[in-house]
Amino acid sequence: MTDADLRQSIARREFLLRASAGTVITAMAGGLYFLSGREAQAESRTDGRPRVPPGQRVIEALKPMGGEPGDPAASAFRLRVHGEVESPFELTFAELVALGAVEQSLDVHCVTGWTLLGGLWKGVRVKDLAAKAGVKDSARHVIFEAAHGYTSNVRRDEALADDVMVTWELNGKRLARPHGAPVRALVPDLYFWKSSKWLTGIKFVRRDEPGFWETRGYHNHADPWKEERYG
Ligand SMILES: Nc1nc2c(c(=O)[nH]1)N[C@H]1C(S)=C(S)[C@@H](COP(=O)(O)O)O[C@H]1N2
Ligand SMILES: [Mo]
Repeated sequence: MTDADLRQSIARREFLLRASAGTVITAMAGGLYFLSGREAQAESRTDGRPRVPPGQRVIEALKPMGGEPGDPAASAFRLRVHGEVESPFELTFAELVALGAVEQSLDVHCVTGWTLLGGLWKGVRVKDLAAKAGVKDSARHVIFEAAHGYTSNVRRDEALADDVMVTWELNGKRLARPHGAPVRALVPDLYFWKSSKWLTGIKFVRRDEPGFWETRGYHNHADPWKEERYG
């Protein structure tokens, strides 16, 4: 093995270790760059906001934050898309996957202060489900419904953003039960409690319906860049 070969093999091993630890990898012309939490702190998003919102620290892997789990079996999964829509429908897991999955690298921010950068999330965009259902103009809010009555509320315009999805895979692996298996919502630009785990329905409504945490002292909107933590 030449010196160059050795260096390459060490670099590759380092790459795999850091990739599996969830370090942010940014591809730029000429190579791959790793960002430490501190470097990510200084980075800006394309919308000009800092990559890491104020008061957040970067961690390496998703933390299980609890909640009452639903049935993790894909065979038991049903997703109801309903409310202020022309054509409500219900999907099995296979039908959801058959709609065509997208993979997006996204950051999530928990109100308890941790941020996970650059997870590769696979799923279907909420805006595509909305289009399939024919959402009426009268719908102003979206309610993400989950097992055992957990809900979260998101404004229509924010719920229909490109990066809002229903997801079943993170970094090439199916979601584990504590993280919402088989399918959870993902609303990356609002605090993570808006991302209902063990998702059962997406309901479009005229009037807002504050959800589980929003009726327990947390902020109704939950913008991490404005630190909308408590109501
Ligand atoms: N169904 C359901 N979804 C939920 C919750 C819950 O209790 N039940 N907790 C929320 C909160 S407070 C957070 S911070 C995130 C945590 O997701 P994680 O456990 O995958 O990190 O899920 C959100 N989704
Ligand atoms: Mo949370």
